[in-house]
Amino acid sequence: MELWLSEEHTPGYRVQWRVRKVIYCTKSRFQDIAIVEMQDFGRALVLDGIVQTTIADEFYYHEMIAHVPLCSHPKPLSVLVIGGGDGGAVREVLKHNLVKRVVLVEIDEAVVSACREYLPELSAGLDDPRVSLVITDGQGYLEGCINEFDVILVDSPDPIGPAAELFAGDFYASIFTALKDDGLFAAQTESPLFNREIFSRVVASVKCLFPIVRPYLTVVPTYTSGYWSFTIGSKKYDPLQPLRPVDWSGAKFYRSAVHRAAFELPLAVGNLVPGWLGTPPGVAKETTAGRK
Ligand code: AG3
Repeated sequence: MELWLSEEHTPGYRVQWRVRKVIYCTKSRFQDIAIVEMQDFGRALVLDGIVQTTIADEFYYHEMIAHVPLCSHPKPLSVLVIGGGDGGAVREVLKHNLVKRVVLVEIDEAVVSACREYLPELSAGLDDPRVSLVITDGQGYLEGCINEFDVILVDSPDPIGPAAELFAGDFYASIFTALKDDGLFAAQTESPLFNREIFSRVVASVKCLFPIVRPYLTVVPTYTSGYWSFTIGSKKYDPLQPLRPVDWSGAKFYRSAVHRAAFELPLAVGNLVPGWLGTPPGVAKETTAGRK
């Protein structure tokens, strides 16, 4: 029997993966959760029918959501991860020796237990003594935090259902308050090709609050279009140049040159960024003729 997982993103665009086996499947208070074994990508976490991460390409995403902001902060001692119940972002954060404390706030305990059981490659870091796991909603958790974290990572699903509030202006205001005076945050901000309005709106909201706003790009083959964005909001440090190289072996995607390159926006993406000037300060000028 042939089994295919199919994601329909628009009436004209659908992606399918051949699935060898459905390993686990449940319905939590918040969503449908499945762990499947894909033919080409290995095990995958699927929430409400949308692929969140796969063993084959998770590092494209987790290394970039974690190392770009962490290598941009001189002393990231205390880190908060919102969402990311699979543990992949936490695993990467823990590779930074400077990090002393990681709080993972995930709304759905069932995601954490499914990933602990079936995706240990991602979730193993959750047992590290530096990590505390809090099961609650991100916005609710932030309401009790003032001046507490050096770096915050927002590893959310698409802005549908309970995750929608993680893309709202109020949420970024709470992040601002929870960060120390020189803190910075990075959020996954969707495909700049398929989710142009969301990307543009988030960048604009972050710009209203943070003096430094830098969208950056990566590729995640199993996400819509494969072309993916993150956005950093920073109170003090400009993330364009990494402050130190990664000093562990085993990084598969991130390195300093990739960090720098990730901030180079093609015209079609830069044009979605309010006030984008084409060339960041300090970088040799080039012509932006042809921009609308
Ligand atoms: N969080 C981002 C998933 C976005 C998937 N969206 C999509 N394919 N349209 C992933 C969580 C991994 N820790």
